[in-house]
Amino acid sequence: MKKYFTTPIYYVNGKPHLGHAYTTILTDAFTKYYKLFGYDTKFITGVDEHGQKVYEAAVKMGMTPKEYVDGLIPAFTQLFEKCDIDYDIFYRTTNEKHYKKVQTILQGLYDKGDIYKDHYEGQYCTTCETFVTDKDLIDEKCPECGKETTLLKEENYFFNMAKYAEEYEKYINERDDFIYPKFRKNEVLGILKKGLNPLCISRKKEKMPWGIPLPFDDQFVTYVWFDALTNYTNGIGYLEDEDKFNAYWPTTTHMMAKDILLQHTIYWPTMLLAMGVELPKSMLIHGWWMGEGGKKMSKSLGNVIDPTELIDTYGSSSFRFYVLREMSLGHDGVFTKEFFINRHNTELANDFGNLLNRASHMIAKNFESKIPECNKKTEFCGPFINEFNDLMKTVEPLIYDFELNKALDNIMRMIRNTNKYMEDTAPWKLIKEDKELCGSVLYNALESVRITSLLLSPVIPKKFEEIKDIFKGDLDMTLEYGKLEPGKKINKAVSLFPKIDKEKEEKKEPVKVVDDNLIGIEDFGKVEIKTGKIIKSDNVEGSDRLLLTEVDLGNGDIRQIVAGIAKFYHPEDILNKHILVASNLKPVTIMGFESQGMLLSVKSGKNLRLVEVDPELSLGKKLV
Ligand code: ME8
Repeated sequence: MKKYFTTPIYYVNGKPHLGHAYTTILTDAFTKYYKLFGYDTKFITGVDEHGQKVYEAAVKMGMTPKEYVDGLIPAFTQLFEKCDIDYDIFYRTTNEKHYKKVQTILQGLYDKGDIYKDHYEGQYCTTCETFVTDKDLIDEKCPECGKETTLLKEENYFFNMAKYAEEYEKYINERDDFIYPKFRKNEVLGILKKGLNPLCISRKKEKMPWGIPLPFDDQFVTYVWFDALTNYTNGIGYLEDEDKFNAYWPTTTHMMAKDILLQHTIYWPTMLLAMGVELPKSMLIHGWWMGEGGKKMSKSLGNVIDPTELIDTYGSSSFRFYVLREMSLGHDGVFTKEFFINRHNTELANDFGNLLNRASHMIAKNFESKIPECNKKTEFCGPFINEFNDLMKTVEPLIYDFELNKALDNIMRMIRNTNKYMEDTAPWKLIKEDKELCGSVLYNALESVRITSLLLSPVIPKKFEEIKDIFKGDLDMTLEYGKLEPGKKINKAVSLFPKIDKEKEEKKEPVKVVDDNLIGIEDFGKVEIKTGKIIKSDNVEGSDRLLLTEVDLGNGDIRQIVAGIAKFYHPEDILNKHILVASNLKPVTIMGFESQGMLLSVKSGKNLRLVEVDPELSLGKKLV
């Protein structure tokens, strides 16, 4: 039995945040559940490296796009490691095979007539990398991120999605297990009913060079979605390893948030039908983590939470438990530190921690740390064992139905019920009256520890490794009652989930929201900005965007600087200007020229101006 899970590939235009961590943790947890239930799984995540957003971010930093994306990759891989995420494939769209496969796919569709050239005029949002129709604009701005859109008029290539709409509609109508949560199915059918416009799949290379060139017209690059979505097939052997692809692809589940529902439930299936590839098995569309002010947490809104600090302080398992338990799949969730502490303290420290301690400590104290026999029964044992068997039967189908919340509800209820079973049977009293009966109760309680821990292991993998220590590393992984072996030695549980002192935490600085736009003075202090004079300025051959300048920073410090200002200045316009230079940036090579700093400028609407300073100021003076 095989299973293939995917996350979106994330834009590399800033550091990842809670939202990115969440989808990847969610997908990781599902992959781990499938593994637990005996599946051979593959899990792909990665990054979406092309596109206008990345290109603009790189230019802003004075870097080439590739240098820029390379520099940001560790932020993603390190965060995923911190979150105990075990992906099989970390996909980068700048990899060479991807490049070729995207071109092969495009050529195939072009040859079939599904891709054709036409005129396009419309509003384009660079933040969301999406064309926005006039009727969707809100106050002339993008409905998704609220930023201004720009009017794009160009000849472009289009994919004829409508050709496959009917076939796709039939596919959805015939299935109840394709789109999760199920209430999203009608939304998708509604989009199809309205009719599908041709999808613009290209951008003029001269305007946006950072993309994969169309194989049939190298004046164009393919626009993000055709490049990005095919990572899912390309990463699992498409056009490369047929056996692998055929084995895993039909089992695919795509996970994402609702912001990219349209791209996944409309663009992608019609693309796959055109490619002649089977549609994925299912898609899970979750809600958004909301930031302060009730708005979607997003890099462009600057209201994101950095999970790193929470994980460093409270551990990855508590963090994973919180995000997976708190977010009701399909709906939006609000992240607050108060809720986080409450969940940790009640369910992990009190309920689960208590159970681990009580059962293992009583066995250590009264049974020489050996698992007791289970030969006798109290009146509570029968119903307890039944309930327990029911739990094992219910969790697996709930996971297949993406009902993670219900599965976790059931597991946590079982943990509470085991604590209640201990209270009802009172083994601390039984030990004085009937040691054999006491041993039987403790056997059942410890078996509940084993099974509930196993069922929680996909959510709290790191703590699960520590729980295994109770069983001296030898924990039977079978989800069946009665697998503990009497006579085997165990260890006492150490405090696995220490309680968080809420009052102490509340006194700490609230650090949960990291405003992308705010930096400390210590960070600002790292940037050295100096006065300079432009003493040479030329065009850069092959680029209509760059000027090659030389800037005098005084004391013989002459810098070569490549500046993205050619659209706003002729070379001679800027000669002898007194300007400001970021002078301690690492040199980067742009179009073959080393750039040893950055000219400071201000963009206002469509215009850009260099920041000029009083020529009376000496050269090389630091901004203070
Ligand atoms: O859209 N709450 O990349 P992206 C929950 N590159 N999840 C969130 C979230 C939030 N506030 N913010 C982000 C792209 N996410 C494209 C995808 S796929 C072929 C190409 C998660 O960096 C969520 O999974 O904007 C969302 O769908 C994804 O990050 C968007 O990531």
